[in-house]
Amino acid sequence: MDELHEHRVGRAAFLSVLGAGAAGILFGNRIASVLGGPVASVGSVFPKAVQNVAGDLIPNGWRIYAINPPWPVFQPASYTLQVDGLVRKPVTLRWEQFAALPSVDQTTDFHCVTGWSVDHVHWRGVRLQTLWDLVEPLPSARYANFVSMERQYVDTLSMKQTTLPDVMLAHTMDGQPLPREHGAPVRLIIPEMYGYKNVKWLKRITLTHDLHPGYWEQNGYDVDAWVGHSNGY
Ligand SMILES: Nc1nc2c(c(=O)[nH]1)N[C@H]1C(S)=C(S)[C@@H](COP(=O)(O)O)O[C@H]1N2
Ligand SMILES: [Mo]
Repeated sequence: MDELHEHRVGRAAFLSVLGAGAAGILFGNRIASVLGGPVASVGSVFPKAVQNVAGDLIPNGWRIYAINPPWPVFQPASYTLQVDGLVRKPVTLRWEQFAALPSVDQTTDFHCVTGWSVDHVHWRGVRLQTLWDLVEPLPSARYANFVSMERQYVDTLSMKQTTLPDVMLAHTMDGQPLPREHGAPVRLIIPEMYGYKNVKWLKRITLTHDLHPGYWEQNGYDVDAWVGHSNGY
């Protein structure tokens, strides 16, 4: 089965396939990435997948994803956001320093590659350009790597993508501090791309010359996850 079709198989269909015991034949060695695609958690993939289908819808349309539960805990006194790599002036910002940076507001839609969306999410946060003005990226910097407090979760944007109009580091969601399940204290928001680019529980941004594909991209998803144009719905 080719990649496009694989991603278009709905989860209900997929689970019935599992029931029929044919999943291994249909999905081969990509079974883990389908089950664990930006859909499910790692670990015991079968129970988690069922749990995700049945269990973690929350009222306003979001599904809460984490690859390595339990969710990280934000501790304001010890939290830092580190910005380093190919920059002239690396910084490590304490929470109150980050929170004091100029913030902007936007209302944008959020799309997961697996087919769900939440429209009109109100975010408040810091534009990446504000950080770049602080750290002064070197001309050799071509990618920004966004590292989560959640172990192994990382994603990447080209430097050019980091300053697209609606890209931000969001610390406020619908008027409230970003909730723990949505990535407290700060997550990347890039509405132009699918959800898996929107790294939660952000702790570090490292600028590099070479591309280091993100967590789901190492499992077959597109690096350029443009909504409507990449390997989602
Ligand atoms: N650290 C971390 N960030 C993550 C994920 C994750 O599992 N861990 N999942 C991604 C995916 S696939 C989606 S669709 C969104 C879901 O955001 P939500 O959990 O706030 O609904 O978070 C993205 N960011
Ligand atoms: Mo996703």
